[in-house]
Amino acid sequence: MTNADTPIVTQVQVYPVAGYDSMLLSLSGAHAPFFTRNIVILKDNAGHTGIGEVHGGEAITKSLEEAIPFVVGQPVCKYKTIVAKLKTGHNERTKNSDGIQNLDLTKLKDVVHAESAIEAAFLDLWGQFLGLPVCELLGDGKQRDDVTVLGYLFYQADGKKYDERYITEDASDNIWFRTRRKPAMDTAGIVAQAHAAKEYYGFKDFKLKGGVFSGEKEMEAVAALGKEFPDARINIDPNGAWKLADAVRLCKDSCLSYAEDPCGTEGGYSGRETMAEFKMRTGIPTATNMIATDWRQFYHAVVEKSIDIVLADPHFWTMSDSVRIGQVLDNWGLTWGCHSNNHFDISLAIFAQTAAACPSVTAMDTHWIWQDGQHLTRSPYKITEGRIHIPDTPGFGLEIDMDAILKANALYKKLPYGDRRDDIGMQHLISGWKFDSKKPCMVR
Ligand code: GKR
Ligand code: MG
Repeated sequence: MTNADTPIVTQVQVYPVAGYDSMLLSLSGAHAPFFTRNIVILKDNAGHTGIGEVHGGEAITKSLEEAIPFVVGQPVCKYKTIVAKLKTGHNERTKNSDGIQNLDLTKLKDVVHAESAIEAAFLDLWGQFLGLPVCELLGDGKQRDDVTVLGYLFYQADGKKYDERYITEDASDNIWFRTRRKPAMDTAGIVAQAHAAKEYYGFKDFKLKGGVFSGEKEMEAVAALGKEFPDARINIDPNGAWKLADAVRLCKDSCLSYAEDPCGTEGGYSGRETMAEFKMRTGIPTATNMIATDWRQFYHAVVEKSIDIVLADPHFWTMSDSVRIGQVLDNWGLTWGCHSNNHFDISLAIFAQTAAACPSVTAMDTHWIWQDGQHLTRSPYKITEGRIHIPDTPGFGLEIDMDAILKANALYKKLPYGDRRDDIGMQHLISGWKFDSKKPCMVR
């Protein structure tokens, strides 16, 4: 078989899109009423359509648009060379960035690899040509039929009180849909979220997004979750907001199964160093999506022995590199996990297919439960009994819903800005609020 025998890409379309969100809180502030993403659609001359999704924002849209001439007219089988070329361009553009080590959202675009959406769409096409699901094309192929997902819980402010555009779902007959738009500013609210999410999705494990209130208050919520769900693996992610000494004190005798970025840069020490000390002092395994977001950071994190789990989001690494790091982690007795931000159903498939190809995995993060119902495809993957079943259908096995994409694109076009701005929402709660990587967002 030669290149000429495999399909050729005839068209690339890039759609910036928006969807609805709740007023979720994290170190970086409050989620706006809308989240944004970029969708890539590739068509080939065999009549197939391949789809990909990645974070929103003008910089990412621009990178994707600039990639179009490198993709159109290329044989699908050459996707690795094409994505590698685009990746080199990304690395060149972002080499002087600090990355996401402090959860500074203005740096997120430097960590996100726009070309991951192109890679995903290519893999979708290649899978359809070969008659194989995407996970079979990654690493050593499919490692599992079902992927475990955790319930990602967030403190949430009363969005409607501050901005009419936040939606409510009070009339829904689905317990989770009703709950996910209600304020949750204390332990009882978080436990109620966990019960509703478990009832609808069957989650066994939970993660609480921290970095919102004092560490004491957040660990009280962790303890309550541990009591309520004694068999669950419970985690917290304050995004490096806590000082090392506080992180050790707060977590030492807790029910945490792992601590995600419990501390970060501080007093002349890097997050890799403080996380290593945290591990030594508490014996609690650590996870990160902040201090090991590329191969060089990963090397230093391993040398420092600061991490057990790398949350290797395929949008930060590309799908193939995420699986590659999953294989290395497994060889070294460490574990792969997945970080997420708000996303549509195409990214849910990207996460699930990547996880299906990694040898040892911990329950995957996903923000999908906050967006479920806002589909861009006709039959999105489903979370049942805390798991996603990987379909045998070729590619992602998703059928694009063009009407939904065009609607989400129209919504995006109405927004005053396309980048994520959690500081604006936060200023409703605390006037003049500014991001501080060492202060939980509600502590000023
Ligand atoms: O959605 O607010 C959020 C999260 O805080 C997100 O921005 C983080 O990147 O969930 C992410 C994480 O694990 O750090
Ligand atoms: Mg995290």
